[in-house]
Amino acid sequence: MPKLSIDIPSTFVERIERLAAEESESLEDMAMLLLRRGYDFEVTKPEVEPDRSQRPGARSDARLDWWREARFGLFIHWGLYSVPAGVWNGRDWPGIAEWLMYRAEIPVQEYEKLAAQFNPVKFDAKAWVSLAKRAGQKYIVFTSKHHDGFCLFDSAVTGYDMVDATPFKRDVLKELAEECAAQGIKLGFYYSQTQDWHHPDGDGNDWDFDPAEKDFSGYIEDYVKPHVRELLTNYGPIAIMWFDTPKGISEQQSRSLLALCNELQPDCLVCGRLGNALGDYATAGDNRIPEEILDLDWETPATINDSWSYKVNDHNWKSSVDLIRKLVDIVSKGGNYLLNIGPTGEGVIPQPSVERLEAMGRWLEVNGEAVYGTQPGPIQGRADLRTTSGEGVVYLHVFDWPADGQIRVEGVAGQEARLLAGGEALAVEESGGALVISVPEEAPDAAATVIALR
Ligand code: H79
Repeated sequence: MPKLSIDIPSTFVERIERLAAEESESLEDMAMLLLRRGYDFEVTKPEVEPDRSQRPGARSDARLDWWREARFGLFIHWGLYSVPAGVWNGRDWPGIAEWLMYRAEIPVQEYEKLAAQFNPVKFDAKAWVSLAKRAGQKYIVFTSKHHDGFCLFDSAVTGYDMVDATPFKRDVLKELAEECAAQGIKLGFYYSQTQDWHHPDGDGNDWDFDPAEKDFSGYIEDYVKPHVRELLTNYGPIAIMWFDTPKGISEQQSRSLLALCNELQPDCLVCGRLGNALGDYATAGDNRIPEEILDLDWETPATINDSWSYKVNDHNWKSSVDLIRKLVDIVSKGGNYLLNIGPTGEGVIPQPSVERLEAMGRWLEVNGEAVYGTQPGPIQGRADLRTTSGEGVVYLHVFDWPADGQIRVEGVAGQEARLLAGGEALAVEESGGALVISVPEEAPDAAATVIALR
């Protein structure tokens, strides 16, 4: 969707204000309304919104240690929306494809029919999990229920789920959980706790259900909580509950959801989008990377193309070089990268995603020591390189290779420099308070060449 940058004339502002007064209650509702009428705009907000930040005390909580080491996870968006893949009534709808129901205001009764078409005969939990392993990802977060309300797990609280409503009839969550356990990778569940466009009392669907009639707290108590109980009871140890869009959830509701997770699985982490700044770690905005180090445990959820779920006409793939650099950038500032794939309605992971994740895995195979379990490095704010650090070592991740064969760094000590790939020693000398490292003429790695400085 093209973005416009415009000066808004005052007559238009008046019209917007009238619209807001007549048809919606908040600025946020108004923005949604405008988007649904075909307008689009960029909204400026901080990388980590305060209500999605880390709960006080969690920064020193040892339950997060595995997550702090992991640095890189796989997000999977898969559900009924994967079938239409962004196309409805013969028309390609703009925007992220898991939002199709909302964008096209598809009535529940129409949308429900997708369940009969969701028969992902090529679904292969083993292949999905082993891709994450090959990519060097240490955890997986899978959509158990997105905003459209469809459950990918066998729920006793609704018939609107994979086992009861699709010809496939398999509990894909169970298969993924078993495969993750077999291959030794952590599994988390995405669960949309506020928006549910299928449930009459869930947030978001105002085309089938009158918002004034909704019993949101009843929905949380009698629908969301039983779901969370099922998710944290029936699938073995779950590493993360990944809630989303905390709009409209009260502090008491966030607290009671957190308490339920803690009661059922004390080691399960809860992400910042639980809302009300109660998560175990902070969640940045979608695809947002902070400018500098944050003294928080934080994560950037991100896409490889533009859409989260499979979208047949989304070919805007980021390059492997870009993705590797984003990973390095995030880790150099103390964050985790939760990078997404959107398998098709048949259960196939798009080949461009497979290729990029494999390229990242090959880079990590060589350079993982400079990523996993590292801390932000001492040099920050340089465009040409990033730094991470470990015990007695600083890693320089060089993006822009110097033309004169020398890399100058200030504010670090070190006598020995080695290329992480291959271990070749590089000459180091001090000059005018800086270290000067002599490097080969050609960049050994087009994405990022790592030099370990000791
Ligand atoms: O699950 C992924 C997204 O579907 C979800 N979060 C990630 C992890 C998400 N929920 N809300 N949003 C992202 C932001 C929503 C933006 C919107 Fe719109 C603007 C919703 C309505 C207007 C973009 C434009 C989506 C539909 C129209």
